[in-house]
Amino acid sequence: AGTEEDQKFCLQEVLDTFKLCLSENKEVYLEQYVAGWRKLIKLLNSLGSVFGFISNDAVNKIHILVAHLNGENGSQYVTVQSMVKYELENELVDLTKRGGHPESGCRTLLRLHRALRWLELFLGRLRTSSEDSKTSVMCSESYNESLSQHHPWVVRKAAGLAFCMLPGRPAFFEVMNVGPPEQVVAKLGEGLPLISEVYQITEELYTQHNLMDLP
Ligand code: 1PX
Repeated sequence: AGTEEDQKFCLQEVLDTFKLCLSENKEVYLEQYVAGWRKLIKLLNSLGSVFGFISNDAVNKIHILVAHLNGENGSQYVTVQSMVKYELENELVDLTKRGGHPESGCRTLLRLHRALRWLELFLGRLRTSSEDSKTSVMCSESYNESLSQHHPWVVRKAAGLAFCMLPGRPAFFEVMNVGPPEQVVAKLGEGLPLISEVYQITEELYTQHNLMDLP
């Protein structure tokens, strides 16, 4: 058995989960958002232990959000929108410097939200890549354009070293478990708009509430 994080990855499942993230009126369900990340972490774990420090941080953040979801105020955490409203109205967010709420849902989700932008860029590059493109280059370009801006030097350095250990494009496509390369490319084309939409909705919500720089 093992934990969900150990089981086999399939790109289709990730895409399905991100599809389930959006409610009819375009709110983002936190439970599905977290489930999407859990599945991505499965893939990351299957790539080897050099990615352990990345996976540990992501798992830690997921656990914080799950604790909110399962906590006594869990009903306030059904969507990202309700979470933001609840935490802000009840002053449960450290807005300018770290203080009494180091594990607010808002600041925790913001870290994953920034990582989602990396994912969007990376999957976009994978989709349009040619057979001889390097995954490590696509990954670090995507990282440099997004997440890295929020990381200190030492994290950027460690991430850069880890990227060099990524399997090549053929092996990477294999790991996604959705058939031959053409099919992976097609699936990515199908799934990327969903991920972009979830990203965009969260981005607008956070901008609107001035939450883009939560410590
Ligand atoms: C189909 C392809 C899918 C590939 C799946 C890969 C899943 C990757 C999951 C990455 C999640 C990263 C979350 C990072 C959150 C973060 O920015 N945390 C930092 C800030 O947190 P704090 O609480 O201190 O404010 C924290 O300092 C992070 C430390 C860990 C290093 C983060 C490096 C992130 C690199 C992201 C690229 C992943 C490369 C995966 C290669 C496939």
